Amino acid sequence: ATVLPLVINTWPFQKATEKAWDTLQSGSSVLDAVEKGCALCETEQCDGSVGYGGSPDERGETTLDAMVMNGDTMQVGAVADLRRIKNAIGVARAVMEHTRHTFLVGESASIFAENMGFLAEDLTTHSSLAMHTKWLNDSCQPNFWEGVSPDPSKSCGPYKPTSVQQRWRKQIINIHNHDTIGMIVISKTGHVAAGTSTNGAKHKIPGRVGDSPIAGAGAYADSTVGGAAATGDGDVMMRFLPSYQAVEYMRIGIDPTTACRKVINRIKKYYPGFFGAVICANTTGGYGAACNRVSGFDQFHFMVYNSAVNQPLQLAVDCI
Ligand code: SD4
Repeated sequence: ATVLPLVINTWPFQKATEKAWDTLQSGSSVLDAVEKGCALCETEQCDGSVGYGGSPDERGETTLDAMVMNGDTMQVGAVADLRRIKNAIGVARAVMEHTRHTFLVGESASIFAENMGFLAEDLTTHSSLAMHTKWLNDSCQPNFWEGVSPDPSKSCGPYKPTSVQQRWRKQIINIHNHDTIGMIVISKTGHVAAGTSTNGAKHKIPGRVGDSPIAGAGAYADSTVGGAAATGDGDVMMRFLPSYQAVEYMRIGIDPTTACRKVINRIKKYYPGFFGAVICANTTGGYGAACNRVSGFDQFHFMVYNSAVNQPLQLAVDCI
């Protein structure tokens, strides 16, 4: 059904969908809906891959990436490598609303957040600490992916040119450690907003930023067309600006499902084994999703809520 308003988000994060829908129904804006929906995943630590206490980096610290985009004004607010602050998408929103900038990173982003009144807290939990300790004890082995076996004799860094560790890093991302929330909300009047929030890739090199906080990569919104969001191996996906591309395909009249599939196919051409999925929706309320089929990942689950179904719907798409 093509009905507005519409909330659509990556993965079966149903509570986030409901939160966004309720926010919209209470009369708040699509930006509020995206922010509150994604923020719910930040407090609930959806799948361990959004919010605090997940995906510790090589030093054991959890850092967060998030963005929000207003499809009416084309304003964006984003943060990456954010430390000590749980509500990353809230800080992204503050960058958008209270500065003339688009993207703040690292320690400086955290200081900005503290100045804006966000609570500074330790993002480490028993579980993220345990993950990090286990990783160190396993000689920093990444999760196996595409059959590359790590060399246990290698240390965990610092990195040197052409080190084996660099090859390993390519293998770090797989479906078990990668589940960003990406969300698109479209109002009855066709106002589009999109956003993302994630704790990125497990055991990343400190400073690594994924696709999620990058406009056009992690998410994109344009109220003259629609919106899109991506999830998966951000190191690969950000090279293709998949969310921007999906919106541009829809702009030239391609339906949402085909748009998402074309985006996946383009990445696949260069990285046949990449892990990733894209969702998109247009301003008539049509929506779609696509994912790349790799071993262990043949279906992608996502959430939709619109006035036709009047309840959160978990949908699945077969990967291509
Ligand atoms: C990243 N794309 O940092 C994010 C993580 C993700 O599903 O999407 N997980 O690469």
